Amino acid sequence: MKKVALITGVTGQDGAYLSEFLLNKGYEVHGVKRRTSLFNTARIDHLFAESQDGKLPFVLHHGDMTDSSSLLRIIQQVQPDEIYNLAAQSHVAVSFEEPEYTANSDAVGVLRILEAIRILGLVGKTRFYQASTSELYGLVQEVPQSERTPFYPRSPYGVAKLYAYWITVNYREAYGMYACNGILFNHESPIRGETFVTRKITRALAQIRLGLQSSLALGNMDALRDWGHARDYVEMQWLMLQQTEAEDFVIATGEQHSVREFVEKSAAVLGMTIEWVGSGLGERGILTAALDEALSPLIGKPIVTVDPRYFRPTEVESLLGDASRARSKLGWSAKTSFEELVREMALFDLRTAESRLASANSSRVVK
Ligand code: NDP
Ligand code: GDR
Repeated sequence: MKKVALITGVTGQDGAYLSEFLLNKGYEVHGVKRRTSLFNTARIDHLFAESQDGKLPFVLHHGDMTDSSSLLRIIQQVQPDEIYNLAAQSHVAVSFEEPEYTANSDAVGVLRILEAIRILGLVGKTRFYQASTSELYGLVQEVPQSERTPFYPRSPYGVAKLYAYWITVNYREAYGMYACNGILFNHESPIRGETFVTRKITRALAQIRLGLQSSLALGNMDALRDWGHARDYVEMQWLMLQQTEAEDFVIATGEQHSVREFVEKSAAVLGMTIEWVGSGLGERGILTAALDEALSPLIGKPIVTVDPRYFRPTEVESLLGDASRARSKLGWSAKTSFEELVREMALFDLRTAESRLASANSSRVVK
């Protein structure tokens, strides 16, 4: 019998990687996608196309984390062995602008799923994974952060995820549910959302390299993050649901880098050298050398600037994870290095920008 998995947030970065991972493991995969006015399935279209030919057991359902009736209906219909709750308003900065919606989808949404499992009598059958986050640590109480570090969230997103974390623990303890939290530190990839800082950097620098953009505006360049690759992290999400007992685990690389360093490393992959001048809001990243001669006019010019619009009312300055429990109990460790991650993202965005340029040039020729 095929195992059946239900993934909320299937159209997101992790949803796409996890769907591929579970399909490769022989699962029947069901995904929840919400209604949008434009297509939002670019990351999983290849899987959906194959499912239409009957080659892959991959099914999409319309539903929303803010709508109990849709979640109840889907869970009843799918009768999943495993639910991976990845759906969330996942942008920290946006959560300051949409705090109530963030609480509804990221906090109460989790309760809706847990209650659906109970109401439908699936407690003994369905295992539940909650996408918890290093944002729970917020104002950091100790370095590095492990499963034992106290939480102190610093955004409406972090606070909503705190409720989600504890309601998952509570349903495990109160009802004997197999429910667990993966406390994942930042993880990125070429399909990372374009408004998160890593992807924003690699996209913009690739465009600058090809003359499609002249500069990149960022916020807090001193922020420190523990960045891993999403492909490595979804394996861990699955592993957490295969244990004898449900437990919560920190997933991280144990390496920390600043936003500024991410910029420098990405620029280097693209053949550009940046030097920093000034400080605070006046800081500028000056292009001092470039392999591509076409960039000569930009040498000596600021291609990275700081814009107060991208600062947050309260910031999480420094995150560094200690995943030793995951290593010892689950035999997991991150496979992709920071350098490999930056390289993969920067080169992917360079190729994407090159094809955009090529199609713009060819349409000019046709005219
Ligand atoms: P993304 O933002 O890429 O994906 C979020 C997904 O949730 C999308 O499919 C989105 O749909 C969906 N979604 C948002 N709101 C709703 C809603 N109301 N109802 C149904 N679906 C909804 O996030 P990631 O893939 O990066 O992250 C996955 C999860 O892991 C999230 O919960 C995030 O908070 C958490 N997390 C992520 C980390 C990271 O570094 N990536 C680290 C730690 C935790 P749509 O495509 O339509 O927008
Ligand atoms: P984060 O990721 O807030 O850690 O949440 P993000 O990439 O948005 O920010 C990381 C750090 O970079 C700083 N920063 C900027 N951020 C953005 N988005 N845009 C900018 O221009 C910019 N300039 C500097 C931020 O201030 C921050 O310090 C991500 C999300 O995936 C969450 O869902 C997840 O829970 C956490 O990672 C772990």
